[in-house]
Amino acid sequence: MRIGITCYPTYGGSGVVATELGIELAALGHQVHFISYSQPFRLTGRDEGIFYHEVPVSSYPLFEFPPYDLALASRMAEVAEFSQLDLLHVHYAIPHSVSALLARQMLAARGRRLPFVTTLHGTDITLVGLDRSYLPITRYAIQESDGVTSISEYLKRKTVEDFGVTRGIEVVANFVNCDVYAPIKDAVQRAEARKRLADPNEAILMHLSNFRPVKRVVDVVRIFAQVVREIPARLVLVGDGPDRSAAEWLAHDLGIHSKIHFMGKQERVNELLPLADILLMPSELESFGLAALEAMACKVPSIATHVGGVPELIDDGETGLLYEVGDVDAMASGALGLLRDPARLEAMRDAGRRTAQTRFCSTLVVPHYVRYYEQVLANQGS
Ligand code: GMT
Repeated sequence: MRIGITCYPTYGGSGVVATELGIELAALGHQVHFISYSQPFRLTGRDEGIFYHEVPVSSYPLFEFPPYDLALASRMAEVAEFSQLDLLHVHYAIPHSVSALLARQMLAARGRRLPFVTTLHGTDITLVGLDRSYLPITRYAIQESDGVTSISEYLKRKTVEDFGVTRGIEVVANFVNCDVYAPIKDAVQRAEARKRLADPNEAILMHLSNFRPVKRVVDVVRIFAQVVREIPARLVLVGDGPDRSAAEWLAHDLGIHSKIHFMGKQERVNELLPLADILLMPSELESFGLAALEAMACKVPSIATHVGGVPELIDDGETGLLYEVGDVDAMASGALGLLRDPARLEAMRDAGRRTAQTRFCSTLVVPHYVRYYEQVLANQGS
């Protein structure tokens, strides 16, 4: 198949899923064309079968807001025509599904078909999408998509309840490449690699996000402050975003700044995650929680919140521990309990890896997307 993929190329779970999906599809022999305003950040190499088409967004004094959605629609239609795309797959409904809808109409007027699939990722429904200025157009574009997938049952439910969407929605969970995201098996090698982050006697707690308010990075620092008061530990913060400076100020105020690595954006998180003992994900909301899945695949359990689609991923007490949003004390004592009980931590590490391999591995989930594309294409004939 020749598949066009549009996503936000910046730091964020939806862009990660879209990029990893493109890479996996190309590895299966499909031709994948990324269409976006810059190269997706995880698309580093030039894999065979992968093409990147930049969307130029020109400014003009009259445009206080350059119309990216229109430039994107034009580029989608061009790429579809020149590269003979079979379908478009857009990640994050706003504005990508609206642009795809326009591209489909433009091509239809010229007698060409361009079906499109919209994948809902979370904040496109739960936060941004509920804004009255975006809601009607987003609902329309979702409803008119040729196929719609959501990354969890929770998000599907929210889309039906909050948007009144009546069309079918296929749940296709987030996935992880279990060969790329894997533990370091050799204990000596792992201990050696951990030395770049912590002293040998220190536990490593990690957090990975885009530091948006919904991630509650300040809670991460507060949890860590309680942990490091009790046992030798380091906190590794991977990512960057609006709440980074609040987290840094707090770390200074609490006198624990020297125990925290602010690593900023990192391209190869698969090399960092296996070094951690615990991932902290105290989010206000997660429709899935991709970072926790990537950590699980690396044998790292999460201390997380019981929100959105997280319970569909983490089995509380088995593959991680779940708490109420904002319950910093409970999360800190949960982390301490695990770190002080190596046998329990080890059992959770193993169970997480098993879950990643048996339920969320790319070898299982990517074929689900392919079957769904085939179904959408087959429906075009009817
Ligand atoms: O969480 C973010 O700020 C990024 C956001 C995105 O759309 O890029 O993530 C959403 O999509 C991820 C990939 O499908 C999910 O794993 C995240 O749970 C989801 N975030 C939220 O629902 C807040």
